[in-house]
Amino acid sequence: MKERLAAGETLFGSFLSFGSPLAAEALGLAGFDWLLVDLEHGGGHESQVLGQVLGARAAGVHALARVESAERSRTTRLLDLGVEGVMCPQVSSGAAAEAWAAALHYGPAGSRGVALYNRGARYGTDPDAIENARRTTLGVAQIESPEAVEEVERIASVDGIDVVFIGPSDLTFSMGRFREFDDVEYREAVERVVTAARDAGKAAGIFLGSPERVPEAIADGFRMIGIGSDATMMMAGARAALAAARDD
Ligand code: 3PY
Ligand code: MG
Repeated sequence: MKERLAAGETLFGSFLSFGSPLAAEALGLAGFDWLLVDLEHGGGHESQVLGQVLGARAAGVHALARVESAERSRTTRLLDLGVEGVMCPQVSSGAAAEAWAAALHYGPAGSRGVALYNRGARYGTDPDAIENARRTTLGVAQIESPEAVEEVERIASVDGIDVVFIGPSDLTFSMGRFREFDDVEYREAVERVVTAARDAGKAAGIFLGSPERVPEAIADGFRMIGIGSDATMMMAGARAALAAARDD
């Protein structure tokens, strides 16, 4: 995924909030490019990550996870399970980005501990595990506050941060404009994030609750685009079916 984004591809994904390997595999087979196991929100627990990663991989899609916090071991445990990338919520300064991103990589670039008998290193069978991890591990920093927008150029320039990813709910909420996605100041923040990513040679990403705003996001320059979650898609499908059945 890191190489595909670096090559300029636009990749669509979704979030997994049910903790369900079956939902992961099903959404992967639906055709998403990536799936992200969410540990910040939703009903999933760290102990359920592996099943979802295996489900996503069985469907042939990139498996990522979002940590609940920037605590170092939250990130390194996920990498040991073999996720291809990690997203950190609420990265609000260049210093915070640097501190978190260190956990993503082995030295000298980072401080990830070396233990090569885990799934991420193919249980010790990958002779190039360290080099491959450096090449493939994707770091995604969420921009979710005015402070983070003010620091986004520094965040995007941090080695190890490959994507600056807007969390629109948190960003608009912290700006006092909850879900006002056409608000002028919010739009200025969006433009600043995309520009910072481009200037740093990184990708910009965004979460969309539903697909209506995908054309706008692509026109804005986003290339890692999240669309809803297992929960939002199940609820949208269920509600549409019942509305049609009851004709309301
Ligand atoms: C948000 O909208 O705040 C999110 O974190 C979604 O990724
Ligand atoms: Mg958020």
